[in-house]
This record gives sequence, structure tokens and C-alpha cells, in this order.
Amino acid sequence: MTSENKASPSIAIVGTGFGGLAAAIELKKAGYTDLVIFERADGVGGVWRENTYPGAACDVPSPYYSFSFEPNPLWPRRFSEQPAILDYLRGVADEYDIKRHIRFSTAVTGADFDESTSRWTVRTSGGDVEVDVVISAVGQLSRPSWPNIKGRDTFEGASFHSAEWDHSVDLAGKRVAVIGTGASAIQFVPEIQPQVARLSLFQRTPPYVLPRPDTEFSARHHKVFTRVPLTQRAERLGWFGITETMGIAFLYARPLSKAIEQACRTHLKYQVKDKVLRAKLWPDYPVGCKRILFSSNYLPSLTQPNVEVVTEGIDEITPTGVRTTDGVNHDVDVIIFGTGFTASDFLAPMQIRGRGGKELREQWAGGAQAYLGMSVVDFPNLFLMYGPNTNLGSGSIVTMLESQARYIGKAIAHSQATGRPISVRGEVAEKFDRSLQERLVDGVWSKCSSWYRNANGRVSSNWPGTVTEYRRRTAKFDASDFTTV
Ligand code: N01
Repeated sequence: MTSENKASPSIAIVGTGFGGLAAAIELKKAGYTDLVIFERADGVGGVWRENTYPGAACDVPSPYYSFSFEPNPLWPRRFSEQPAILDYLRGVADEYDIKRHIRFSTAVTGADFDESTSRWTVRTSGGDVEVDVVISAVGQLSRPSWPNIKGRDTFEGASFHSAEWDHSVDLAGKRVAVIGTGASAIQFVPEIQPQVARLSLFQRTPPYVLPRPDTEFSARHHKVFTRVPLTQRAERLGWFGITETMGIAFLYARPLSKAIEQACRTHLKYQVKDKVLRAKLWPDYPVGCKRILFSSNYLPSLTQPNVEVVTEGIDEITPTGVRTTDGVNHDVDVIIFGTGFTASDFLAPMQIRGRGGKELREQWAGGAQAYLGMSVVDFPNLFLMYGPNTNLGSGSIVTMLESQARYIGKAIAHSQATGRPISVRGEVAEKFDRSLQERLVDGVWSKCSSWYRNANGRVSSNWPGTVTEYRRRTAKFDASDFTTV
């Protein structure tokens, strides 16, 4: 990449999910053409390429879980399934001619800031590349978390993680153990339950579940959405309003969150008649602490005769199955880990070194933090999409990513104007993080354990306000928050 022409910085983006594509499109629109995008896989899509488990779908409605500048009047359903979302992302990449910038099958292993040249050396499986700006868009949920359960490697049957679904394993007629009851498991459990001989669901903590008001979008919908785009925009705005209200409920309005809890209770009562099972499935932590899940077929699937919900803790995985703390051996043929992702380990396994050779991982030893989730002290011209404290408990992450892409575009323009790399001022970042953590420490997410929190209890994943607040705070780029190096 060229560096002579400082008027046009060279920019590397890591990842081609919603975040990487949002950044690339924004920068192309702003006239930056010296772009290289690294993608470890052989296609775009991020988590929507990786997660192919049965029933994989988005629990945020598609008219809202899509780019505002690229509505899709032809969504097959309100809550589209993974293949449709992946198709959408592929289409967007084509539409904006992004693919020619992408180096597929190229994993970024790290990046070093060189103070003598004020540039980054990005280390990849395909060699080193020097650029002026690095944008990480690797997401928070891209690395599967394997539980540290004794004997996990001794199991003699097939086993795999939900995010790496092994489609070569035929589950028909098998005894299957599922470990985990998060957003992934509640989508695939109802899909596999009718096929398997026996399904043992190992539940450590039950989720709150609300119905998913899904609907197929018919040819008539498609016609209306195409001819009158305002109708789809109205649906988008409607869901924005609903999810913002839910966000406000968990963040600020206890009575409103009580109403949501009651709705979950009624839903459970309606779907599960057996009182013993119902008691097992009722959470004992405040609603909203973990992500509320949307499903109309998860709870009914657990009432089927071939399903057992196991609430005893797992003691050990044995060559033939799962042994629980009550000494019972649950013999199974297949174990599926729906155990989530290593979210708090931001940007891992990349090794990022900023000014003075500082390691990002060391700087983040107490928990990741970044100004507005995007800029880190002493890491000049490194910007993060979906960085620390920008996940949502409720709402569409795509709206956050669009705000970030715009803000990063402005930051790059400022760096270009000053002719120097920029990073957030230490005191600005500190003040920002302090106020964020003050809001989070007594908030709902601190009341239970989840992937939103680090091992030390710090909430590093979630934004403590509404989407509206984040959009407002990122709408303007304030150059006085940054320093040139
Ligand atoms: O992962 P999770 P996920 N022994 O971390 C259990 C997004 N997403 O893949 O709650 C026993 O939520 C763990 O138990 P506990 C969405 O943002 C979106 O399901 O820790 N159990 C939990 O039940 C979501 O929040 C969509 O007690 C163990 C489960 O495994 C995020 O991805 C769809 C265990 C992990 O749940 C993650 O969801 C899917 C152990 N040792 C996912 N370790 C959309 O629709 C873990 N568990 C957009």
C-alpha cells in the first residue's frame, strides 16, 4: 500500500461481517479508496457465515437488523434465517463493490504501530502490510467458548460447538446432549428435538423467553415494501421503538421491566403445563440481566416425551456421556455445546502493539475499554467496530455499527487534515470509562453472570444507555477529545 500521498490514507479493515462492511462502505462513500480488508474465511458474512446450526436466525426483525441505507424489500420472513441474512450481506458487498478490496483466507495475527513512521504494520497469514489506519471489525461473538468441563476430551461419540455445527453428524435416532440454554441453543433445540431419539438438555441457568412474533413475508408484502418503501421503514421504526422501550425498561424503569417479567411468566405458563418442568424453567435472576430470548417453539419442544431438562450440575464428561453431580450418567451418542463465545477477550487472538510497544491485551488486563467503544489511549489510528461497551441488551447492533462507521470516517478525516495519527486523550478516555462503569456497576447486568461481564465482574460488553443516546453521542466528532501523536 502507498503512504506517499498522505491526502489519502491507506486503511486496513479486519473482518467482513456487518461491522467490516459498514466501515468499508462508509469509507468508500467518503472517497477513501486505499482500502484493504482482511478476512480469515473464504467469504463475507462474519457470524452469519459461521453459525449454520439448524434454526439459526436473527431474533431482531430483519427490517431493523439491516443497513438503513440498504433496505431489503424481499426479506423472506420478519425474523430472517441465517441463509437469508448471509445472502443479504453478500448482496451488499457486491452492490458496493467491496469484494475487490478483500483478501480472503487471510488471518490477521497482529499489528504493530511504528512510531518512527507513524504507521501500522499489519501481520497476516499472507505476509505483512503497512497502512496508516487499522479498523478492527472482528465482533464480540466470533470465537466459540468451550466449557472447561472435566473429561471433555474423553468423550467417544461425536461432539461439536453450535457455532461450528458439524453437518456430517446425522442426529436422527441418536441420544443427544445439549449443554447450554442461551440464544443459540433455544434456536436449534426445537429443530433437532423431533429427529433425535432422546434429547438431554443441560441447563445451568434458564433464560427468560418471550414469543417471537415471526411471520412469512408474502409476495404481497414484497410488492408493498418495494413499491412503498415507507411501509418497511415504518416497520423498522416500530421495532426500533419497541426495543428502545425494552432497553429503557432494563436500564431505568423497574415497573416496566416487571411488566416484561410478567409477560415471560405468562408465556411460560401458557406453553408449559407441567408445573415441575415450569419451575425448572423459571429464572432466578432479574429480567434483562442476561439477554431476553425470543422463541415461540423452544418451550413447547421441552415438553415433548423425548426431552429431559437436566438441572443438576455437570460433574464430568465421560467416554459415554455426561455425569451430573447427583451421580447419574446420562449416556449419549452426541454432545452439542451451545456454550457461547469468548466475548470479553476482545480482538483476541490478534496481538496489537501501540505506542512504546504497549500490548493492547496488557492494557486491557482489568477489562477492555475504549472511548465510545472505538478509540484506545496510545493506539493511534486504531479504531474498533463493536468494541468494548457497545453491545446492546435490546435493539439492533447494526444501528450501532452505522454510527461507529460514520464516526470513524470523521476521525480518519481529522487525522488526514492534521497529517498525524490520532488517539483519544487519556483524561477523556478515563472520564468516559468512569462514568460508564458508574452507570453499569449497579445496573441490571451486574446482577448475574453472563458473557456481558468479565471474570472480575466488570461489564465490558454492554452500552449502558439506549441506542438513541449512543447515536447522539457519536453524531459529532469532537477533535478536542483526541490528540495527535
Ligand atoms: O451463548 P450464551 P449463545 N456448564 O453465552 C451455558 C448472540 N446470538 O451462543 O447462563 C453448563 O448466551 C450458559 O449457562 P449460564 C446473542 O447476543 C444472537 O447462546 O452461564 N452450561 C448458557 O446457558 C447471544 O446473547 C442470535 O449459566 C454452560 C449457554 O451455555 C450471544 O450470541 C442467535 C457452561 C451459553 O449461552 C451468545 O449466545 C444466537 C458450563 N460449563 C446468538 N458454560 C440472534 O438471534 C456455558 N454454559 C441475533
